[in-house]
Amino acid sequence: MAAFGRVGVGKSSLLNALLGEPAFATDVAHGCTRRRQGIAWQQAIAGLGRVELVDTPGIDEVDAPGRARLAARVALAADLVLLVLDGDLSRVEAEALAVLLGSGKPLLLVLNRCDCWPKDERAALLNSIRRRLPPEARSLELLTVAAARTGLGCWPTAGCAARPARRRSNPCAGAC
Ligand SMILES: Nc1nc2c(ncn2[C@@H]2O[C@H](COP(=O)(O)OP(=O)(O)O)[C@@H](O)[C@H]2O)c(=O)[nH]1
Ligand SMILES: [Mg+2]
Repeated sequence: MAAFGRVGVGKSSLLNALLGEPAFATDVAHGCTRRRQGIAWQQAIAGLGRVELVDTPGIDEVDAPGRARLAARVALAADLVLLVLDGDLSRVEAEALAVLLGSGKPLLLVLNRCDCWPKDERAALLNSIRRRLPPEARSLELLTVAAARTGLGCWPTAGCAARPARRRSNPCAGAC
């Protein structure tokens, strides 16, 4: 299962949240994840043997041809791709999405940082993302999560209890 998306959207944080430990390096500064890295997920899933969580570099850190190659490679090697977003769908993300859709691999859209918006803004954002999706992607699941509530950018009106994520055993528990 591979996390894919722009740099800094929280791909590594999301995988750490699933693992329940900070196994993948995360950073506010860009470029922390330089190459593909996989870690076995000790999560029993009926019908599946070993599940590997795969982290990838940010798609906006390479040029357009490199991005398409990266998307194709990730999709080829994965059985499920999580396209992680942290805001409205950008052109770079839409392009990567097209390559992933073309691969035919199962795909989930994951809107991270849901601790950063009040409920009504989050709903507006989800609507906008859906509107921007190409027709063939409209049936994809769009999940909202807070992989690592750093507390920064968290509006008091959102009613979320922000605290450092690194100490939480399962910061991803319960999608927003
Ligand atoms: N507020 C908030 N910050 C987050 C969330 N997820 C990740 N971050 C922060 O965003 C920064 C980039 O995260 P990282 O996982 O390294 O992004 P990546 O480049 O996509 O792998 C880190 O400082 C994380 O702590 C979230 O859900 N909410
Ligand atoms: Mg990373």
